[in-house]
Amino acid sequence: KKSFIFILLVGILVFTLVAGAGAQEKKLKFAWCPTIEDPFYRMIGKGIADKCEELGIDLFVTEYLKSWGAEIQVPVLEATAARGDIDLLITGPAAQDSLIAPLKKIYDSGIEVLTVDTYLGDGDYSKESDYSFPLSFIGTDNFQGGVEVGKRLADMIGGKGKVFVSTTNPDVSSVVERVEGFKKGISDYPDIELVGVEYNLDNQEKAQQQTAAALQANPDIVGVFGTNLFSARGAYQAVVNAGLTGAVKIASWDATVDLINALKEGQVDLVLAQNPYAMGQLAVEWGYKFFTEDAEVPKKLNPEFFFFTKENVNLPESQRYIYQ
Ligand code: T6T
Repeated sequence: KKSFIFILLVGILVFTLVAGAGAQEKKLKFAWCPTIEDPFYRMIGKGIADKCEELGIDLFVTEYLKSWGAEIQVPVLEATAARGDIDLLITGPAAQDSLIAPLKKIYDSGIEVLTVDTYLGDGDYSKESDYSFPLSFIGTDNFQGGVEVGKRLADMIGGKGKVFVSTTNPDVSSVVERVEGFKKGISDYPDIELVGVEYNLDNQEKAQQQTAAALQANPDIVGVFGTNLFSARGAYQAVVNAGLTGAVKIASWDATVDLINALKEGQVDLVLAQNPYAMGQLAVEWGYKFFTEDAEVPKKLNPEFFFFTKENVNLPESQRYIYQ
């Protein structure tokens, strides 16, 4: 009887040790749910994938969305959560408000959420609210970037004249902040008039048509701000087609190879480069620290942005800011 109890105790001990080791060895699994495909989002994905590999984290990646909007993003997020094996879900909310409830539900089911590039609500997760649950917001300080774009464009047009903004959506935090920042930036110049802000829903053709129409309605426009890649492409193409290259200054956002080439050719006058690779890397790094070291994650991290101008675009030290 004694030996039976002894064997039972040894058995329990071995089971506990094996189960414990198994639990410790369980790899973390992160999910990356990008929005639409573009070089910026590809760079975030690259930063995420590289860091996951470095830290030995499993990664599940969903397909790019066809367009911005809760109706398209929510089912993808829900399906990802339903897998049952995700510890941290990293995504860029496709709308400030309508993604709050669906992401909160996912969080309440036991999955941590971290937002990159775009945020929920007003992006301040440090105060108590129904959208303060994400671990962090990691993305550009878009308002500050917008302010600086506004000032630089104002200087390029000699502090006076009409300007136009081509942007994507009225409910996506990144571009909303850029427009607001831009307005603030030009507000120091009483002789500058903002003649319009048009929403192209991240469609380059639409951005081009809207800019062309604005140029027709206001032939004396002297500056255009394209708040993201597709807006900027459409905007500068419209200016090129109208034969106004040089006469209308173009401030653009996102340092893709084509926009950098357009800057070199004088079709674009300013390019703001974000740091998407760093966003991806930081998201994984902080997620990892949260799970393995119980670290307190900063509620907001703003990787720096950089301005390409025709003066620095060919310098060797500028090249690393181009999205690859
Ligand atoms: O400008 C980026 C991103 O920051 C924004 O939220 C949406 O557009 C881009 O992905 C560029 O196309």
